[in-house]
Amino acid sequence: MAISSLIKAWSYIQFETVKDKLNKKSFELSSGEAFEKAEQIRKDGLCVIPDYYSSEVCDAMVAEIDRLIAEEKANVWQDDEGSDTRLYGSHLYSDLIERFHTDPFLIEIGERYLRSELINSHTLGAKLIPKMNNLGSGGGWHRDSVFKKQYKSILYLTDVDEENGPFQFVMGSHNKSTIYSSIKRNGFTAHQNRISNDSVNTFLQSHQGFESKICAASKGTVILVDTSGIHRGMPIIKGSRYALTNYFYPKHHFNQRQKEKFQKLF
Ligand SMILES: O=C(O)CCC(=O)C(=O)O
Ligand SMILES: [Fe+2]
Repeated sequence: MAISSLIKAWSYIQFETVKDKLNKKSFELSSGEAFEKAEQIRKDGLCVIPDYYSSEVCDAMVAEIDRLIAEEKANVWQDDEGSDTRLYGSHLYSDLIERFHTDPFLIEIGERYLRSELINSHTLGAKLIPKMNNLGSGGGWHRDSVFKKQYKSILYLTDVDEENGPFQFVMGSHNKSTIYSSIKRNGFTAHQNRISNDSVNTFLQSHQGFESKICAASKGTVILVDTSGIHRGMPIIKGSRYALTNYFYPKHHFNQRQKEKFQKLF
């Protein structure tokens, strides 16, 4: 069983690696701030930039999310518990949010990390509030994709402490070696993208040196992350959490079908 999962995982990873190499974007300079941030994501899977946006801009963005939810012009999605309210196409309805959507520095970091031209498919505007049994943003521990690398940027628009549903990431779990080791040591399947709390604990116990980081941070902080690593938004217990998330895709992964799938949500 494990052997066939390992072979399956290996062949998918090889396939994606070849595809990425064929579409590789190169950069003239291997230095500078964007380069350093990209290298940090390569090492840890995560890079946190505090004070990236001012408190005033964040407050104005929160007001934009509230306005869009109230206006009902943009499509509003809500989870079953009523804890997670999402505007998948928020960048289309707000000039201010559009600024985050097109932020050149965040795009450059991502392009350097993935060594590929990127498309920002959309900017999710999201409001989280505590409700009984909420699983947090993203619905519990998961990898967004198992075989393809990913890049997202999350901007906190409100202060987020441990009780406000912070982003949580297993450092280093974006590394493809953890796909093989979790199949061998933890009985994961090749495609496994949803991971129970128990399985994350077992993963951490059997992977020495790996730990999960809770990204408690003040508003204006940007979290740059490879979401092919193991992550979740923690369940929210108190207050509210407003955030924006840019969904980037390498151009060669972003096909018409995917584009249409998202557009239905705007
Ligand atoms: O909003 C968060 O804290 C994480 C949600 C998530 O799983 C994601 O954006 O991939
Ligand atoms: Fe996710």
